[in-house]
Amino acid sequence: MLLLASLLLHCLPLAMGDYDICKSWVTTDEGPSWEFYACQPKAMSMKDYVTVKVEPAGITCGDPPERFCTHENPYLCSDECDASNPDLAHPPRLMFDKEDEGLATYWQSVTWSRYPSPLEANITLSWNKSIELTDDIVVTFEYGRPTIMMLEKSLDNGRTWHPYQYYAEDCMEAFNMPPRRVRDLSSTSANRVVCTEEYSRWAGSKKEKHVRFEVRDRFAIFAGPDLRNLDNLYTRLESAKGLKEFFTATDLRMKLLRPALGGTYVQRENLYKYFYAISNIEVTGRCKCNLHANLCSYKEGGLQCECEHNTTGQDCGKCKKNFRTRSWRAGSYLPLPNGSPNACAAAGSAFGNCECYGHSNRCSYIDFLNVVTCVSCKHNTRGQHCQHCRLGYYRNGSAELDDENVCIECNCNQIGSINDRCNETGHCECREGAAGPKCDDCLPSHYWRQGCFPNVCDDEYLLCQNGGTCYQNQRCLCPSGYQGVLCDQPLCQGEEGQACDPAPHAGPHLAALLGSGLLLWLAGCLGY
Ligand SMILES: *[C@@H]1O[C@H](CO)[C@@H](O)[C@H](O)[C@H]1NC(C)=O
Ligand SMILES: *[C@@H]1O[C@H](CO)[C@@H](O)[C@H](O)[C@H]1NC(C)=O
Ligand SMILES: *[C@@H]1O[C@H](CO)[C@@H](O)[C@H](O)[C@H]1NC(C)=O
Ligand SMILES: *[C@@H]1O[C@H](CO)[C@@H](O)[C@H](O)[C@H]1NC(C)=O
Ligand SMILES: *[C@@H]1O[C@H](CO)[C@@H](O)[C@H](O)[C@H]1NC(C)=O
Ligand SMILES: [Ca+2]
Repeated sequence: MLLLASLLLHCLPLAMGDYDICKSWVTTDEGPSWEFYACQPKAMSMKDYVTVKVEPAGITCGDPPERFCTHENPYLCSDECDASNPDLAHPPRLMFDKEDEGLATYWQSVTWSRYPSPLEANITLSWNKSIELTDDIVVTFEYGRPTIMMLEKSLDNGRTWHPYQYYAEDCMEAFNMPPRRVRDLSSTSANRVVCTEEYSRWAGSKKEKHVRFEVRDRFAIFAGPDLRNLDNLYTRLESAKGLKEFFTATDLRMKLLRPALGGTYVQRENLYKYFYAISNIEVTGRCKCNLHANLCSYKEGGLQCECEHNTTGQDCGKCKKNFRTRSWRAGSYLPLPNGSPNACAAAGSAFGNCECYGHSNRCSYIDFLNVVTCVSCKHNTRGQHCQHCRLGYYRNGSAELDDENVCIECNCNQIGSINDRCNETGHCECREGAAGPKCDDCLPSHYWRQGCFPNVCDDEYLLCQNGGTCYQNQRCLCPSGYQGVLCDQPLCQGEEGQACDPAPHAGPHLAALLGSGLLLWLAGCLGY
């Protein structure tokens, strides 16, 4: 196990110092006890814990070995990339290694030999953990920065992606967006996704190597240019909708869409000088622990908050078992300077022993009954302690009483059941003829048609006569010349009271006419 807290501290440009302890042992008038505070892990270099994926397959240079040139010296193409030679290989991990002074190690793509089809690459960084950015993302390009690229982020381990920032020499041409500089944003637009032209123009590949995602400039909107007024930043992070989340991600993806062109057009006769080369991706941030932990450690291949305040989970995102008297809440930076821990509470530790199993935050005293009872039980619970399920719900046998999933909807079929309630195993009460736990089936003696009706015919007891066939237990399809519910009557024609025609002849096919109205009429005709 690697304790990350010990790694950091030194030389971090933005050491937000507050909120670094979760609790302290204090002595008050009532004796010594713990006091709890909102707390968060220190910021650190997140590149040490990242997994990287480079796409498409075959985009990394060196297989087969390839020569390349530079924009500075396009006709001296003596450099070689060879994946099988450790000295000449440029695998993705070189974007995250520790470099010796002055010696850049870098990932490199193949050259643009397939021009004019685009030279594109995706570089995906995954942490399998929510992290909060605390400083700029800085990507270092050797041999020139891309003329078009974009940055995306995911908040759900790569299931969904959102644009984070667009970069182009010409934002209008590349993305049909007006160019903006992040430092020109205002307090209401600090979390806007912009297209910037600041990091894409040609300035000589040695001079301008960095592409930034500006976290500091955005913080500076609230904390001032030297980030001195962090109190204001923390206040805004708590109060401005979506602001905290804007700096949160589980994954980042760079889409490299067009390489550096050396400040001119693509020269088709020398495509060996067009490629991507990244020597470093610096991501500074902290584990997101919802202000319930000040340590984050690397365990079983992933980052994990060491949760305090009786919370648990990768991000301290829920209350520990038996600490769900109140529902879980994130800690808060407010009030300054120590914030609110919003700790989870043990059963019986709050509200004068009125246990609500975490389904309610409030209790109330009912005078005439002389009881304290939970108010507004959530999660479909009810009762003095929110210990029962609401009508129409039943107890989930495999869930603890303080589980959010403790009550499951009965889901009784509205037509087949008598009401929407069910017993402890989720079985509904069925109307006559209906069956199944949810009453959405019929007994074998019944057929379903907006409810269960007794079979008119079947293959055993209610056989269709005279060669008729039973249609879905609902009616007999009679051969011409026969009628009746079970085709047991010769066809009757003419006015009521007249004799039945013994000789079948051409007429409308009976099966087609067999609506229940006709059946009733026929029954009347036959004196039923
Ligand atoms: C990069 O990822 C996107 C999905 O967001 C995909 O559509 C695209 O084809 C990928 N590009 C390359 C070059 O793999
Ligand atoms: C991601 O982290 C979770 C929780 O720590 C772990 O269970 C899971 O195996 C990890 N997934 C991967 C792909 O590493
Ligand atoms: C968490 O629970 C322990 C008992 O297991 C208790 O000593 C501690 O004070 C609780 N912490 C908080 C913040 O409530
Ligand atoms: C019952 O509770 C368990 C444990 O919380 C949960 O995993 C499961 O999904 C619940 N079942 C249903 C049907 O909601
Ligand atoms: C619930 O109802 C079903 C169907 O009527 C029955 O089989 C089951 O025993 C009942 N369960 C309980 C706990 O009453
Ligand atoms: Ca490197």
